[in-house]
Amino acid sequence: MIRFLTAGESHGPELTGIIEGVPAGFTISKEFIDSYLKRRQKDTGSGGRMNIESDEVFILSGVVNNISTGAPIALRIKNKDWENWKDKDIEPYVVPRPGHADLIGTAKYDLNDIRLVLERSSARETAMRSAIGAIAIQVLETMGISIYGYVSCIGKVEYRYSDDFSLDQMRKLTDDSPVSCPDADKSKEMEKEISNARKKKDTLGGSITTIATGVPPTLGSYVHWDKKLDAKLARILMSIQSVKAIEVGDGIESSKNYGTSVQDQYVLNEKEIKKESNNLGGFEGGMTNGENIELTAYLKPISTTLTPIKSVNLVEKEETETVYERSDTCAVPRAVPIFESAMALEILNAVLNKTGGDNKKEIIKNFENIPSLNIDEFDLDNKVWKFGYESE
Ligand code: EPS
Repeated sequence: MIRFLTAGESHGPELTGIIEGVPAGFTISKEFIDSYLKRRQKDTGSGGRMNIESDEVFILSGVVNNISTGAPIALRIKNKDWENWKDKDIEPYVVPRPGHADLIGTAKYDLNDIRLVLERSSARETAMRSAIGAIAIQVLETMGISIYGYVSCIGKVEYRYSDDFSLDQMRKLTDDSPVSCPDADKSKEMEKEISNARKKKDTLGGSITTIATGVPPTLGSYVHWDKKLDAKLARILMSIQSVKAIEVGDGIESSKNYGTSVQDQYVLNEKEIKKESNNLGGFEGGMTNGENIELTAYLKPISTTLTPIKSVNLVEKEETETVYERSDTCAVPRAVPIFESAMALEILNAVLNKTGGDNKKEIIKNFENIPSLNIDEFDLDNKVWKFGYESE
């Protein structure tokens, strides 16, 4: 069972993280984690902070000579911006931004300045979550499970990957795109959407689609609500700042169509039971079905807007308008690795739940024994039977 915690304020000295439950014997590279942090620093749509930070992880425990030891892994990422904040007189922050955690957080913790809320609710925290998830990604890669994310919508410009090129090519195109969309034309249109929003002194949201390949069938379970893996994935993705909706496969479109066109019909590929399509995003009954997992997270526009919107002054006790502080126009382009990381953590949890094991040898052996959907593996009685409950 993987558990992880993050700590740290957006403009404090550092972000701190601990991940516990990573089995022993897996190669964990700092360079790989740093490459994830770099992907998260794309500056299209960002408000200037990305020019200050150049995130790098320091691994303080649990990985020795690049190999996990089974002990908790402690991580640190320094905030370079701390240098600009540590001796600064902090101006009072008394007007909460609608849509942000400001108002409710101040009420909940009875704080004496709104800044204390925004420092922790800030998406700066996702740098550490990306680093932690990049560890899970490395473990999953050893088992042949890979995760690919891309921007599928910014503002009104939409794009959905449909085997136009290989997923590896898609990753490269995504990384090369200023907005993390693998399609060159859509990419340009999305850039335009962001620059229009900036000109209008406004902000924009969008969506990120994440695909996991190589996931064996039978992870998760239908027997109880809290064992459904699609539900667990929705929860972890929903916990990322700004997310307002999660879609599994083509869930939204499917809800509008007839059942015969939505279900992914079974066909035999030699002995293997395959699906003709993947509208259900790799899940049936809350369990993986051997197809690619596909999830889309929808992000609302950032709450800090250059154009003032209606709010209240918590000191003057009267209606007013928001005051602008440096922020991003659109955070979607740089958010892809955050979603890949979150997905990886939950999938790794499901894999370890299935395989058990404390070290790589045990886990790989058990992983190889996970049933495939070979038709010869099914062993049905094919005879009439009765329900027999002893209590009756
Ligand atoms: C954020 C506001 C901006 C973002 C920040 C998240 O920071 P600042 O207030 O320092 O300009 O750049 O994101 C990051 C620093 C990051 O690393 O992603 C917010 O309010 O959520």
